[in-house]
Amino acid sequence: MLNKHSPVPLYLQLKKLLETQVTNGDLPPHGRVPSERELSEQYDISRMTARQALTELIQEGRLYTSRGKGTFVAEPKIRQSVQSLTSFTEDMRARGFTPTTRLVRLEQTTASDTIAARLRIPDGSPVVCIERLRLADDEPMALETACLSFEGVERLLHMDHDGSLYAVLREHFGIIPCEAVQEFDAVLALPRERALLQLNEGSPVLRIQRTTFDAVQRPFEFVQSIYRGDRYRFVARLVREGDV
Ligand code: 16G
Repeated sequence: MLNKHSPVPLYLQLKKLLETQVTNGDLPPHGRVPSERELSEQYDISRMTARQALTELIQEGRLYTSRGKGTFVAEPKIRQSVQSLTSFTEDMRARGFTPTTRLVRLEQTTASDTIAARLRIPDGSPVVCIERLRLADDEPMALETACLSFEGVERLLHMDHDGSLYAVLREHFGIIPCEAVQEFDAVLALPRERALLQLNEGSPVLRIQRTTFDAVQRPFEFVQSIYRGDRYRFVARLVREGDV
């Protein structure tokens, strides 16, 4: 119930209440949320108040609307630590999802100046680029384009890429990812990226660029990943260093 005498605005109380129902499973993922009218009747509040609570929850990605059908509960976001060097396959398995991969592009090409600089190789050196759609329980999560350079890299062109790339690198090339540098920025997904990730126009996505180094500090991959903003939240634990 909402408390009309509380200093906490009614829309915030309703928002909290709906959030609790989502968290404790009373409102399950993809379950229908009562409409503005239903909420206003149920809690004896104005439709404006109900709308404000719903709008904020939609903006925060907790709920989504489906035109003509109503408002529904979004899937919870995957909390991904950005402190340990893991692979997509490991991350998804650790969460109990079944990872799958759809190969979009596999080619040998020459390194552009950006890629060459990241991989510390001369411009125009041969690289193998692998673009893959990564899915969890059949739902597209990220689109990753990895450009790789190391001794014998062209052998990748004749291998399967429907599983873990890091497993292939370990088993066939003895390459162990030991360290990585990641950069994050928000971008607008391109139409083809939206189509592959099954996103609507204007959906937020996060771009992550990773340069990964092997055991002797040699960069062997530069990966650009487009992650669905509605399904991911990246988490870092920060420690204060020294006196400020
Ligand atoms: C992660 C990495 C990506 C790496 C891939 C290997 C980020 C942002 N990206 O998705 O750089 O190539 O794992 O995963 O974390 P795999 O071994 O399952 O193919």
